[in-house]
Amino acid sequence: MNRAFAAIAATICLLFASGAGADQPVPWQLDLQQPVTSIMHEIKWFSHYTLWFIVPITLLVLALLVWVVVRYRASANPVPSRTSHNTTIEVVWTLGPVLILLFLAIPSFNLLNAQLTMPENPDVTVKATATQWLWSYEYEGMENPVGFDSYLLADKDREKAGKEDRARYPRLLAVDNELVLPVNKTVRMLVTAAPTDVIHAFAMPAFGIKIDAVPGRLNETWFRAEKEGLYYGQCSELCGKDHAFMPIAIRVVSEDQYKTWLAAAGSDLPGAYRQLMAATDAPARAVAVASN
Ligand SMILES: [Cu+2]
Repeated sequence: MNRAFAAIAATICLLFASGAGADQPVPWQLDLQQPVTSIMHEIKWFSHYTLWFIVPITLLVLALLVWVVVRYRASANPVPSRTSHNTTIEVVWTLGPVLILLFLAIPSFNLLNAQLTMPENPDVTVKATATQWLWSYEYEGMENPVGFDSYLLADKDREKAGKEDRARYPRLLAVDNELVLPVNKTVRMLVTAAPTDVIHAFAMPAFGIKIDAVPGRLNETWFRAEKEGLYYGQCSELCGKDHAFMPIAIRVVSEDQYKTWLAAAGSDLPGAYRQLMAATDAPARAVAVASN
């Protein structure tokens, strides 16, 4: 019995386990990705909290259905009751759902409020513009604005880009030019789509953000990543034939690395990335080799 219980518990843990890197989806993942912002921590908590309501309600309804089917089938209950009214039951099934909705609404509105309240003084402002089928990024508020396009990384370009490590640069998620941002800094994201384009959506699961990119409209959201890493998201609005091929990659680095990259990116973008990758990818590779 104990052994069976341990086996079931281990299976459940395995199914819900997220990758050690915690910055991209993993095969057979059931739960949400590891959160790296306060908002995503709250979203994950709220998701698990609602399960404490959903699962018991589903089990109760299932049990009631089974009970009715078995106990009141025609052969066991040839003369049906003609009851059409029961005050106690009616009060319970009205007040019960009201209370449950209240318990869901209060944390839900708090979370929504936290998401929609823009920080007063963001450290960095970036504009993301979606086009069929790429993302363009622009760092705002600089004398010489840094801007570039970010395309899906094709397999044939991996070698040239130095991105052959498929664990760090997964197929269909890796891009040529990642959005580079500093860790523990408040980032304001302005999101739109090109004027004659269609609606896209900017989504980064580990950050808990998902916002529509609408032509002619500027949406905004914010986040504060608390851990360095290479994070992956995707366009999350059906936008046409290559909707699945416009991933979003954000490289969260230390403030020094960010400043060095930004200073170089304006004049020599490939060089700035090479320098950044040498600083951030090499230690990860060394660790992987050491653990083998
Ligand atoms: Cu899209």
